[in-house]
Amino acid sequence: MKTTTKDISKFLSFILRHQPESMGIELDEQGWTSISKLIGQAGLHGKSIKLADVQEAVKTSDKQRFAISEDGLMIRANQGHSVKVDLALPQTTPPEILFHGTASRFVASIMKDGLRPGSRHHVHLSAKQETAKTVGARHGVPVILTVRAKAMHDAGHTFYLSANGVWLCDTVPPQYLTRNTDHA
Ligand code: HQG
Repeated sequence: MKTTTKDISKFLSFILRHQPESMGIELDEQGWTSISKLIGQAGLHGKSIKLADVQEAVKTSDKQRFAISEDGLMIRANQGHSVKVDLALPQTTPPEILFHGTASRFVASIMKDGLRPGSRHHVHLSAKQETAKTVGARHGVPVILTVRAKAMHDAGHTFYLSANGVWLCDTVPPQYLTRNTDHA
């Protein structure tokens, strides 16, 4: 079966965010690894990919999930890690509100306990409702939650903005959340 760009993208997500060790790869502290090593190790594990395929997957990723270093030698995922990395993202002041998309079955728990990062490093938020809806739909019937981000920030919560425009924070306490009833 032909390996599609989507297959390569999924493979890169798996290796660069979750299980580099499964291919004998190490990420540095900021999540970077050598592209040639990645391709070599993939080959040793029966996964033949070419440099051009990797470059294409990075370039065409709908969410710009990956970054290639300026010298073209290293690659990392822009966000979404479960392995421990420090992306060294700058702390950024968020807009007044941000959105989180989830599935309807999680809403009661979220309104009670707030948003938690689960297996990822951070809670993921978006500036656009449409993005949140798509993210929520991955889990079930989508529900959009509005997050009073600026108020959280003013109360001392730290926000980061990933290179691909995803807003990240540690947790969102329930008092900053409202279920959005107009959309989704
Ligand atoms: C939910 C994709 C119950 C949370 C997307 C979510 C995103 C709770 C699920 C990125 C909870 C975790 C991340 C609580 C949170 N009780 N459920 N207290 N707190 N949840 O996949 O945000 O395609 O780890 O609402 O675009 O859905 O991978 O997080 O439904 O940016 O590049 O627990 O993944 O990007 O699910 O998605 P996830 P997410 P990629």
